Amino acid sequence: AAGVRCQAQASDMDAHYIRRCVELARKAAGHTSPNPMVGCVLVRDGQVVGEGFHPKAGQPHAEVFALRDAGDLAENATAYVSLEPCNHYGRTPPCTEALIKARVKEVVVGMTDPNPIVASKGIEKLRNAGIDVRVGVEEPLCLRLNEAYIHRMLTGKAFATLRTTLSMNGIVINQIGNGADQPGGYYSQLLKEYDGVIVSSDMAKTTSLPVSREAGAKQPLYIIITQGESSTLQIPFLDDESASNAIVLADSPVTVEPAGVSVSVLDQMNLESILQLLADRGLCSVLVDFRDIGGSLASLLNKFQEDKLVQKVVVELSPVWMVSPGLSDLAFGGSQSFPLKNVERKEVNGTLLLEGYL
Ligand code: AOF
Ligand code: ZN
Repeated sequence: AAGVRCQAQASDMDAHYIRRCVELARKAAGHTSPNPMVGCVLVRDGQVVGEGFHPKAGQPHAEVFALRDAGDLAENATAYVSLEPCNHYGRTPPCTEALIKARVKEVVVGMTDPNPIVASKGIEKLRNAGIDVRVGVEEPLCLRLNEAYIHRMLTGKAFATLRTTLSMNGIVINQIGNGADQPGGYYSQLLKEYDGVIVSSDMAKTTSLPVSREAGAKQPLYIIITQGESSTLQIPFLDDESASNAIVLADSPVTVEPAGVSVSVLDQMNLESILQLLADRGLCSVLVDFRDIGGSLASLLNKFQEDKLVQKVVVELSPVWMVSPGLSDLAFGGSQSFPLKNVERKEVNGTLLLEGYL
């Protein structure tokens, strides 16, 4: 019985330190793509002797930072890593070699690396070196942490999240909630974590492109979708500098201003080819910012469900009542919104409710 209890405690500690790895990994959220976020903790005699995370593609991996942090104390330590240590020469040398050289005693891995050039080879290498390896600790948490990276590795497409705002009468609207695009707001936070944001050309023509206000945020690549554009597509809110951070995807050749924006003409203008193109360009995740039913994104989204092209949905319920003379006016402009007062949000048995006064 004592042995059983002892084991239970060991796995509790495994889970505890892998959770810490995930916390560390998330410090680089929005900066590691196309690499995953990874955290590493070194523990010796029940004491944390080193911590590290992967800050950015091209820089050393999490294990290397933790080993540097621990110095000689890494010897005989347990290394906790949220993702299987790599065993290949990429932009950086293999972490397995660094762990073996530092003479760690055992390695606890959150999940195996879906990257085909790593997949289980890292674990094998460590075991062959006589290191005890436990795999699959807090695995759901680790999978969630790198859902976009994993999706791209397995499918060759970018992980897509559909975001939209609905009025209280169920109409897709072009308004972000109060404070949502300010520091700490949900929209500002989403933009920080995504490698790209897909917007319609109607939106790019008429409003400023979305910006994350989070401290240290890297802005997403703007992916502007246009179909049947006959005249010059003018994007007034892009200056020459930010133009390099935007691409236009069109169904036919189109002239764009400012001229620095790169244009790709797609043979087939559908979500599948767009997500493939983005993955090929190194993007793991993309936010599809759906704001106008009449706009160029609507047809793209027609079949997303059956083709399993969108992985996640974020819907904001805005406390306004929209009035519009007709469906065609629901695109940018044309409709009128009545904000509700004294709004209350409730969740009752899984149903989200908004109550407010007109
Ligand atoms: C780890 N620890 O912190 C990360 C890993 O080009 P490189 O050298 O940066 O290699 C990138 C690949 O390494 C990446 O696709 C993934 O398989 C793995 N990432 N592995 O052991 C880390 N970031
Ligand atoms: Zn590595």
